[in-house]
Amino acid sequence: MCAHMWRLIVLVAGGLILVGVPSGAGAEGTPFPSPMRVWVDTDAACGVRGRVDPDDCFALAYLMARPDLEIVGVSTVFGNAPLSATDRITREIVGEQVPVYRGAAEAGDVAATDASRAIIAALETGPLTILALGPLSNLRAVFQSRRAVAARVSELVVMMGKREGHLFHPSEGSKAAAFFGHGPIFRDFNFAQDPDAARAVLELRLQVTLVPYEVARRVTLSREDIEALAFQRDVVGDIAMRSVDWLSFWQESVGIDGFYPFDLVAAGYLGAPHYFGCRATGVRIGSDRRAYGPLPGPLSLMVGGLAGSESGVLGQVRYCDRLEAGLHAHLMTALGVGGAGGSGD
Ligand SMILES: [Ca+2]
Repeated sequence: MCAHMWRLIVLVAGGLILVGVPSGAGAEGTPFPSPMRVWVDTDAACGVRGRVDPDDCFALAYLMARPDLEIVGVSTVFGNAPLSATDRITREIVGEQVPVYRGAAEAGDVAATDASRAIIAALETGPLTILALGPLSNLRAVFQSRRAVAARVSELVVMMGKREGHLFHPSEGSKAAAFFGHGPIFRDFNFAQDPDAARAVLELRLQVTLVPYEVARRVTLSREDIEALAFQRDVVGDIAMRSVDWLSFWQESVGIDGFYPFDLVAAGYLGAPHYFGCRATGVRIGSDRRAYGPLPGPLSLMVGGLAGSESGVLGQVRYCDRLEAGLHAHLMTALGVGGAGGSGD
């Protein structure tokens, strides 16, 4: 079943109708579709000095431009940078368009914050799709404070997760490149920032969709793309200018003249789910023995090859590891650069 149909069924069960029908399709006497209610939790840090990923900022710009999505609110969390920076930068990018709420400053911070209170209020108002682009610390605080609102989550879309044995290396999967050749091994950053929060949220058995590294790496924002985006006069141009250091880091250290825009790809799942191929699978947290051997490695969030009764399985998630061609062009068009050629997908 395609992702689009899946969302339609869930939201009908939640009391909404016609979500997922193309805009303008309503015949006389037929209600037009309501925008999907979305909450974005982010550790946006574009423009912070040094090698800081600008992908949250592109994701926010993309989502705010979607007429089919109602961004109910945005919450900030530590991650790519300290909370003071992510909160400030999120407000700079979002402007007055959407309310922004300050959240958790560190892992394990489960005290109520403006963010957790606002997310609870939004869930009490109606079903909500939540897109988490940083560690899940704010959501842990939400559900620890008010467990019952978990039933109002239509879908939780999270940028994290991997297949067992998979290492996030630029050359992985390439026949030509030597394994462990040029470039760093990336961490599953959002998970690694607060594994306990991920565990607490996954144990609630919400409708969780993982948009992982392995699908995000199918899309590259090239130097040419960033240059084209920099000519946009709105916030997109500002974000592109804030991406220059990150672009240089990828060129020098990863060996690619562009970068994988992880959180933008996850945002693309909300706006254009038909590009994604997803499957149901078990999920668990543990040491990845296929990657690290018998020695205890770092905790990983792993999917695949797991029987439902296997010890340690936290529940079922949807894992989106396939991508149809065209998402890159869709994202570029949505960000204002029409007719862009494909790059990486
Ligand atoms: Ca992020």
